[in-house]
Order: sequence, then C-alpha cells, then structure tokens
Amino acid sequence: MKTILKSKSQELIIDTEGPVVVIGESINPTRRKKLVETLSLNNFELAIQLAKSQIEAGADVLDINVGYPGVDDAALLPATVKAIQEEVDVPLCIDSPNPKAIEAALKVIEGRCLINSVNGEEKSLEAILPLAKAYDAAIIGLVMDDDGITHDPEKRLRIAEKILKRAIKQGIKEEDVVIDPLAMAVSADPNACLVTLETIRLVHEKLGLNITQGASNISFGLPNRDVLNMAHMVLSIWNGLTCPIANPNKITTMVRAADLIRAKDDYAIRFTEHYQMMEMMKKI
Ligand code: THG
Repeated sequence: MKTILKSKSQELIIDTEGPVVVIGESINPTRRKKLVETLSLNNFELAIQLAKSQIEAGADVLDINVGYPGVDDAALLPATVKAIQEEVDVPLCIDSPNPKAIEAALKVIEGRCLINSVNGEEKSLEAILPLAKAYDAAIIGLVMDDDGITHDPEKRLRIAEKILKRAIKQGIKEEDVVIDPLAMAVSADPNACLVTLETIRLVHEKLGLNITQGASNISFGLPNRDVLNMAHMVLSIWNGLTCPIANPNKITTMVRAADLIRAKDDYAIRFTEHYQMMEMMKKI
C-alpha cells in the first residue's frame, strides 16, 4: 500500500513494503516554551529553524502543531504552514484537534498533506473526513472512539476498520488512511506496549495500511526515555510501523539501520549516506 504526499515540488511515497518514513515531531509547543513565546508573537523564525534542522537530521515529513492554551489555532496554524512552506520543500502533517484550524491550514497547503488526525468518535468522523475528501488529503486515524481508549488490540482493530469504512464511504481511497495504534505510557500500564505492538501487527496483516505513532509517548514518567523509545520503535517497525512521528535527531540512525536489516536498503546506500551526512554535520 502506498500513501502519496506532496510538497511544492517533491513527491513522497510512504510504502508499507518500503523504507520507514520519519515524520518530524519538533514543531510542537509541548514543553517548548520558546516556541509558544515566538509563535504567540507571529514570529516563525524558531519554527522555520526547527523545520530545517529536522530535515537535515532525516525527517521526510514535518508535523505542524501549534496547540497551546489560549491559542487561536484557526489563525496560527495556517500562518505557520505558510511561513514554513516558503522556506522548506517537504510534505506537511497538520496536527490539530480543531476542525476549523485543520480546514484553514488545508486552504494554504501547497501539494498534498497528511491530516493529524481523525478518530472513531462520530463527531470527529463527521467533521474531519469531509475535509480530507474536499482537499484531497491523506488522514491519520487514531484508534479510539466514543467509548474512549480500549486496551484490547482486537477492539482497536475494529475501530481502525470503522474509520477505514467511513473514509471509503466518504470517497477517500484506502491508501490515504494511515492508522495510529495509540501508544500509552508503559509506566502506567505494564501491557501498554504489547497492546500497541499487537494492534500494529493486526492492522498491518488484516488491513495492510500504513501505520504511524508518537515515538516518545510510551516512556513518559521513566528514566532513560530515549533507549526505551528506541526499543519500542524497533519492535513496532518489525510489526508494521511505517511512518513514526518522532524527533529525527534521535530516531533516524536507528530507522536507517532497521531498514537495512529488513532488506529495505539495497547495498546499504541510505544507511551509509545518512552516516556520512551525520559525520559531516559533526565537522560543521
Ligand atoms: N500520535 C499522533 N499525533 C501526535 C502524537 C501521537 N502528535 C503529538 C505527539 N503525539 C507527537 N509529537 C510530540 C512532540 C513533542 C514531544 C512529544 C511528542 C516532546 N518533545 C520534547 C521536547 O520537545 O522537549 C522532547 C522529546 C524528545 O526530543 O524526544 O515531548 O502519538 N497521531
């Protein structure tokens, strides 16, 4: 299955049989006070700098989230998208729970983006799916619904099937639905990662869709988070994860290694190129 995203002049294919695609997470005010300060003044310098540095570190797509308390994201999200599109040429993933902000951003998107996200709740399906169709965007489907978050992988698969069915009914192609299996903190529930890994395996095997997930959610509240996140990412990739939302500085080297090991990088071209790029960056 291939999900095609586009920027101004580039086309990116997220392929369930191909190498992993990295969605850069860093343009997100979560614990980034400086980003909140600058964005609240409509100053996009830091956001643009984060965009460029993530691409240098290996990000193929950029997640754009401007959600902080009190923000008018229906105004700020499109403004941020426009500012970033003027400076970089990679596909974007617009990340907001507010359908008005999503639509405002879709109006200014150049190319073909990923909407982050719809979920299995009726109000979300009714508000977001028509936007994905109207603006020809791909869409991330979070496997939660009006009953909340289930810890049963089979039930999470059912929600993924419901989102897929409703998307197809809306006229969206199945390859444009990317599933997020939900990654919860393993400090809160010892089985949290197993539930996510089994959900990934089921969605990959039964639906064959591209799969994303936040790379750092599972380690919340624990020490040595990067190692924990990396271990979970490797296992997730083996089960069918294809486009994680992550800090590219932390994940790209591992992703290139995992691709090489899975025979998704003939003659180690991407693995070697990334290594050489990182060595060169160290010298700058
Ligand atoms: N699924 C989907 N969308 C998502 C998430 C998901 N969007 C938001 C989030 N989860 C993924 N994005 C982030 C962004 C920043 C951080 C965590 C998740 C974060 N950043 C720390 C900081 O910036 O200080 C540093 C973390 C790090 O560098 O590893 O915590 O799950 N569909």
